[in-house]
Amino acid sequence: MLRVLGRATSGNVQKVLFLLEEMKLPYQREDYGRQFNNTQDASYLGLNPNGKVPTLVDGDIAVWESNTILRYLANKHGATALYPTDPAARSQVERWMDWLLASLNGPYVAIFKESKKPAGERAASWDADAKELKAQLDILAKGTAGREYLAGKDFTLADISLAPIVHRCLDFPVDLPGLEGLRAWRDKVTSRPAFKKAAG
Ligand SMILES: N[C@@H](CCC(=O)N[C@@H](CS)C(=O)NCC(=O)O)C(=O)O
Repeated sequence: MLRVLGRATSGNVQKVLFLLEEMKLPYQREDYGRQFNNTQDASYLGLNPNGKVPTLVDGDIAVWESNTILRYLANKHGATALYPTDPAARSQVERWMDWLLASLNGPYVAIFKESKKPAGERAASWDADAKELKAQLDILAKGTAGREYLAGKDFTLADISLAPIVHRCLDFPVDLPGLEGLRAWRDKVTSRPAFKKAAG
């Protein structure tokens, strides 16, 4: 049985659950991280030296970094529709997965943390982070405009990886005008039964 170590409220755990639900793979999720206060234990650090969630345990191997877990599962189970083998088609998927970590993650994490506080108590960097979040979401919206899904006409790992995070971004208390196409994509992917099970 595959084990997913990570709390259900983590967006990075939710990506992994979303894929497992889409692929209908049996798994068990175990509570790790934040309030469970167990990711700095030697046993957990032995599996994932970052002390972050998620970690996937598949028999003898522990896999960490959520996007790596997505690719591992898709490769292992031959999910070529979700993760095409053609290099050009694959690059359309991977660019948005990499962009998520390299470009969106910074302003996403900054706003996510501060948005829990009352408006008057937020960090001085709030406005700059909100501006950067909008700029990055504009790049995603323009780069995928007119497409059914992020990588083209098919639903892929790009949609699975980005959905839990972009879903949150679009609901932040930040002015985000002109993202109707991205919101339509968000509604489409978050209405999938697998997403509802993973993150609903
Ligand atoms: N790049 C890593 C990020 C992992 C990460 O930052 N996870 C967060 C939750 S989304 C975490 O572990 N936070 C601390 C905690 O929950 O204890 C990945 O994609 O797996």
